[in-house]
Amino acid sequence: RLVLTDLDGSLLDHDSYDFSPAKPWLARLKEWGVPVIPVTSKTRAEMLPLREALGLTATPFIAENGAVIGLPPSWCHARLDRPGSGRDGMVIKHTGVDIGFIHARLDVWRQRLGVAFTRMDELSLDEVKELTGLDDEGARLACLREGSEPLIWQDSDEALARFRHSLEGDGLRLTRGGRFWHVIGVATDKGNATEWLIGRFSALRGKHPLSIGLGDGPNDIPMLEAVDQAVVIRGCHQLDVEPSAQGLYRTRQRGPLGWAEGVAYWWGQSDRRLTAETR
Ligand code: 2M8
Ligand code: MG
Ligand code: MG
Repeated sequence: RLVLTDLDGSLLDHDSYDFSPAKPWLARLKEWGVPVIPVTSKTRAEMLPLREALGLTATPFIAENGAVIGLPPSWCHARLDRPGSGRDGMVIKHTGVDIGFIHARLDVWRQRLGVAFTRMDELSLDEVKELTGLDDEGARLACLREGSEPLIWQDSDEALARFRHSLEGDGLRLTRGGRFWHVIGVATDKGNATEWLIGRFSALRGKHPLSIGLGDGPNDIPMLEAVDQAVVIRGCHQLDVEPSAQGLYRTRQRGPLGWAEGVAYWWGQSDRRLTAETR
């Protein structure tokens, strides 16, 4: 079994980034050896302290909406991966488009279309803190982007449609997180990265895992559609998810309380099935 989870608004509270209501389940999953894999818009730099805090240093992570994948040694393949260069021994895969290209094309379209938006890297540290509620260090790490750029849209819906269309010609697209729009490569999303990791797990272990996915934002939809058991966490967006064969559970509670509710729901299901089978 694998658990793949969004962070902001899901495992972490949307405003306070607290995750204490999820702690008992995190401890249980660790004890059972079930990998919990963060799948987030956050940067690789943000993941380093967060994985420590969450106790998820031995599992992979998916950062920047799928543009960056981190693998611990136990998830690496002797022939396919070069040894990790990071100080935590993680092997890093960049699956998307380079941030320099994204910035250059955003400059071009802002000028040509005359549309108004602010990129995250154009905000001051104080503005990032104000908008996100992150502290100094958190805001600094959120700005260290490698393959996706968050932005605040300050123009009409009609201008947004033109902007979206222009980005497509560059092989770029827009996805929406809890607070920001994010610009990433067309082939990059949380679903593709999730499928890649599930494939890697199957290749290494010789069996296909049962996967649970949890998320609260529009950018989580491809991940929720890539897993066997989906949990839509109640949040600020109405999510239209095409559920997989096993289905979808919508939580009543928000953030980490909803997270625990969703994990308990699917675990309860499998406990009932196991009891039925052994009867
Ligand atoms: C941004 O990501 C969230 C994810 O849903 C958003 O769009 O609201 C990113 O900048 C991320 O790096 C940062 O940690 C987060 C803080 O809320 O905001
Ligand atoms: Mg979220
Ligand atoms: Mg997110």
